[in-house]
Amino acid sequence: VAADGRIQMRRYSTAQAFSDDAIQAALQRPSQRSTEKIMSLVNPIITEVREKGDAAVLKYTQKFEKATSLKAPVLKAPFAQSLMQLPPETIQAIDTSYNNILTFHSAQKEKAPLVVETMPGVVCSRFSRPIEKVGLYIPGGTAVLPSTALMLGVPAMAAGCKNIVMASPPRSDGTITPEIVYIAHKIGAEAIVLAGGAQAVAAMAYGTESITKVDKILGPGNQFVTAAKMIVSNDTTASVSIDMPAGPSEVLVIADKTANPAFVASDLLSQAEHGVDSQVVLLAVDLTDDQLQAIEDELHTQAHALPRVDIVRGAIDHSVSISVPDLATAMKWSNYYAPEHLILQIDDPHAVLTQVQNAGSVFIGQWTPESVGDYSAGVNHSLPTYGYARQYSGVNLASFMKHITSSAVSEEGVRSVGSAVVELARVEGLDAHKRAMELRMEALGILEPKA
Ligand code: HSO
Ligand code: ZN
Repeated sequence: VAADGRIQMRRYSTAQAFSDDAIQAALQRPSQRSTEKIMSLVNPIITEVREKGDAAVLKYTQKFEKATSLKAPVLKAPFAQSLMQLPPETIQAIDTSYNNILTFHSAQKEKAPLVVETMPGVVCSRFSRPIEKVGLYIPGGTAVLPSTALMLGVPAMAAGCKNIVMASPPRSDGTITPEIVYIAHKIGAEAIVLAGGAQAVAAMAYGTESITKVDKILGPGNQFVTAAKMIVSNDTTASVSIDMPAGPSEVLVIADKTANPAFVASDLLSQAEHGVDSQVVLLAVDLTDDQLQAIEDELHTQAHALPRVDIVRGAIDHSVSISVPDLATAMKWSNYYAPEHLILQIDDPHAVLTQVQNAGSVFIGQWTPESVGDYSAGVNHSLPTYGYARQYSGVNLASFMKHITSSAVSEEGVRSVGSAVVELARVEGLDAHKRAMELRMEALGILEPKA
């Protein structure tokens, strides 16, 4: 933020004296609070919930959410209609988004098992099964996000998970926002854990008197939630996995001369309003000074009209715009940054898709704001942040499934593959392995029986 209070990203340009090192430094993500400090706060909470169950969860909810009147740490299905009273337009918006998310995620189902005969008589197959019990974390914080309940709940339901537990911090009166209850009802959740933070994660990881222990925990959250997910997923006694590491939200917009400055600015601000730790990046492709100025002016003006202008100010404070001479350079830096969201406001956005190597989700063309994917298009908004788009996928149907393989060897198969097994078992010095195949080969008359 400039000294005059102007809301403005730091400006860089590859055409000027900025070296690759300088651009890399500009694209550094804001550093996170030290994990050791966080871990030391989170560890005792996890231990207490593991040992004391419901009572500990309730205690922490009363303490952290100030929900002192709360009597039980969980709301069980069937949820009362009175807890999901909503205006018809909200119901309709949720239903539209629910349908689109369901359509897109159901289409990700594998139609049939994969079956491959690797050698004559040697048949390998792979088939998928839903993870039985899943825990979905819906963050509270500066904004309630019912859309996250949709993004996790709908794929869990589509995958066929048997037990779906949601967790979300209640309001200080102990209630949960009706949008979340309505969504929990629609996707068939068995319960909503009335807790946030590490206590919610621990409750789902270990189970309590009233909360089902789950096999996998998914969902974004603050650094306490993330730390708790890391800890429980490393604890073999919990036997629970997690979706991915989470960091602050981010967007990278690539804009060329054809981009509408107001649209570009609005997309940058959508992400900036999530939190002061959000980061937004603009890659300006061959723009004139006037064009870049037009985007910056829009950003400043639109930001001031937002109720969350102070959050935006914090995010823009560590955000950058980088001018690049051409699209190839833009793609190079975009892939380097590996954004959670990549927005293409350029002349021929479809043509550049083949060059996208690292990104969580791509928004193609000027009529596709990130918010359509955040809510309603059908794609998932639970995406890898903090550069993890290099190795992680966003949440999808497969996040709620696992694969099982099978092999089936016939007599012909023993003839095809037997000797390879015998030889490798000999190399490894594992005689029982070797005998298991030799006995079959002997029975078929392929090998002389051992004396
Ligand atoms: N943009 C967020 C998701 C979200 N937006 C929820 C609005 N509500 C994920 O980075
Ligand atoms: Zn968003």
